[in-house]
Amino acid sequence: MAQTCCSCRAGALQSSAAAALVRPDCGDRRGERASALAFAKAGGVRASQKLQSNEEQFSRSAFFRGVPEVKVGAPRRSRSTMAAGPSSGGVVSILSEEKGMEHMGMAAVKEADVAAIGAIETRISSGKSLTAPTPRDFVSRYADDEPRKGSDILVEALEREGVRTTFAYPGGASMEIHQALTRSNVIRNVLCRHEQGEIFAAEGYAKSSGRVGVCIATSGPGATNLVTGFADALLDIAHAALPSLETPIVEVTRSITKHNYLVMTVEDIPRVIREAFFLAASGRPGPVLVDIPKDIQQQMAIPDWNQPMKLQSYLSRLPPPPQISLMQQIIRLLATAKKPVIYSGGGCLHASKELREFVELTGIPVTSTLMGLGTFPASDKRYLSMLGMHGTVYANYAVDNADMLLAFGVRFDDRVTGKLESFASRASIVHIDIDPAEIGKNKQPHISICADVQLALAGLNKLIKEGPAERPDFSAWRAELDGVKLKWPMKFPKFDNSVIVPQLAIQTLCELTGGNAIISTGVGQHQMWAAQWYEYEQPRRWLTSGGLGAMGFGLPSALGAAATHPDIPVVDIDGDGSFIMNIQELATIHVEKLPVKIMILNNQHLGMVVQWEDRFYKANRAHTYLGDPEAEADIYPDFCKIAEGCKVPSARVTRREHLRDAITKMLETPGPYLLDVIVPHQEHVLPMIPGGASFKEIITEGDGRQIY
Ligand SMILES: Cc1ncc(C[n+]2csc(CCOP(=O)(O)OP(=O)(O)O)c2C)c(N)n1
Ligand SMILES: [Mg+2]
Repeated sequence: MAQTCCSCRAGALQSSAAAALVRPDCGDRRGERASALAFAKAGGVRASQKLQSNEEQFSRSAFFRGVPEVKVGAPRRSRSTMAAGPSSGGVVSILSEEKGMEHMGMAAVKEADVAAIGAIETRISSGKSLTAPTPRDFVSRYADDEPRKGSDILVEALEREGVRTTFAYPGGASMEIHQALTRSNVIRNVLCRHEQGEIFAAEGYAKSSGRVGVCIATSGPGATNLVTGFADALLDIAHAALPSLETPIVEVTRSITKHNYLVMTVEDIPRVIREAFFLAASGRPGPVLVDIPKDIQQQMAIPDWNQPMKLQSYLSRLPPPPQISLMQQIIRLLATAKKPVIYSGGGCLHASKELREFVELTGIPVTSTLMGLGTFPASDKRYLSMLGMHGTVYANYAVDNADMLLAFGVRFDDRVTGKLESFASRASIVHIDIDPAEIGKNKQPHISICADVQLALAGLNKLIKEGPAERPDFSAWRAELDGVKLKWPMKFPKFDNSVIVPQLAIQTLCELTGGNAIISTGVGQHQMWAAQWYEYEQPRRWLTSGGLGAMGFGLPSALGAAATHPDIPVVDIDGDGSFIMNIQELATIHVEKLPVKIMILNNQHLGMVVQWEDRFYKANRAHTYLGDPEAEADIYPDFCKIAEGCKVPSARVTRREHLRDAITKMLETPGPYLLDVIVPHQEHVLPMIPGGASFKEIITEGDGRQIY
């Protein structure tokens, strides 16, 4: 294979981003937008007319189907309400005329079909799970007819979306917003120490809570510092609505956001913010950027909170509920299967309950992607752990031998499939995903449903319960897999000396937290070990940069999670290389009193790159040592001293016999804490299927102490 680096995703962004974009027309609109932008800069009005109307981009698309105007506002009684999408926080109340729903594709689902899927129908028609964008008890600080600054309108728009935490770093172009934030009684701003930190924090907030995360930056370097976070959020489907400021960030981020706005009139702020939140959380969630120039922030206006959203074409393309006929086909296929496997991904994070019920009803074993960890409980005997490049032998064996693969909320990523032709080559494939671009992108399914996987699983469960009492029995298949588990268990070296192997540190942390902490990571070996050795019992407890593989993600995403989950322990399992990339956030966790625990697996190296050097480059070290070359016996840098400078308590542990006590102390110390765990750099993450290889090439033995 082309040796792209280790677990980071060189090359992945371009292809995946292109596939994930919702806008169908970004290519041919680019020139028009750029010239409009130039005109706007020169003070013209034509640009504002063009640029403010993002809806035009949608409506002109080939997909436009003439949906009547969709009103936003206080809920009315209507026969047609629609659940917006899979994430809990992103479900909003959108009311429309009956006819509108036909145009939105609902007509494709026969009345009878929907009626048969009781749970789905209830959710759609009762509106119970639909939330009005503005809480009923919302009280504005302003009289209805009182003019106020654009920045205050923005802050109130955020309040009306239910935002209680923002991650914002000020500058000349965003001071107005910060001033307005100080006038809010409900929003707390967490001042990260770097804009990359704030966007990762917003992601951690979003991934751990299912709500939209918000970060705000000033123009120029503030905005460009957000760029990696946009790319990360687009790939990993966290949703952050991100007001930023001033051009050219709209152009810079065009291909790495789900959508972006340049607000050209103050009156548009309420509508644009409503749309941004809706876009960020609906369908396949993704990051949305809103660029609000300073003069717009300063303009006075009386906001109209009842402006309708103008997302007709987007709405028309949101997938309808799953068709009962397709679900029946899946059940018929299941009846003939002998060796089915569920392959569950990040698209199932909101559907964990339905997935668990599906497994109860069918007895089908489950394997998870990196992003899907926690969608099915690790302690369940039917769980096969993670599959793919660093997945277990038994998970990869199961997929290799399966005669039916049920792919739920996944994208057949190359870290999962390896050699595509060999992946699940004996299986009939069922693919359920909300993003039509993912279906058939890498692997052609035999049956596919483009829908919210939660609705599809609820429908399947209902059909199974209503079907024959005698169901297919997969116990022989599960017994076969239990045998593979016994033969090829997950293992790590147990040295006689007092060395701490990194896997043991994670296993001990898991024991001491009962598998219930929120874990974040950087990128590298520690990330893979955290995926393998911490047992995730629940969804939204695992924060990692999977799609992009951005080092530096661990600490800021942990602090974002801690800001919204004060009652759950949050531990950043980090690498020494990754941690240093956003080390400045130590100051944030102290000042903001965020009780983040940092457990650094310090191997003094860029360990994952070292592993690849060992295996594929005859162990030639090429700039992968992070210690001080003139004092190799020392540990460098001294993270405890840096933590001390930030008033974060810390300790270093080097001997195995002290490990458990050191982790206990970390967990029991109130507030933030840093534990520097010194581990050898020769360990390799195993099993390993080399990139582009197939299951039969799986490596289960060896480390950096051997020559390859
Ligand atoms: C921002 C960024 N730069 C470079 C990489 C390439 N990369 C992937 S893993 C890795 C090593 C990470 O080292 P460390 O954080 O110490 O983790 P370890 O592998 O040692 O556990 C590197 C350099 C990346 N993923 N992200
Ligand atoms: Mg390291």
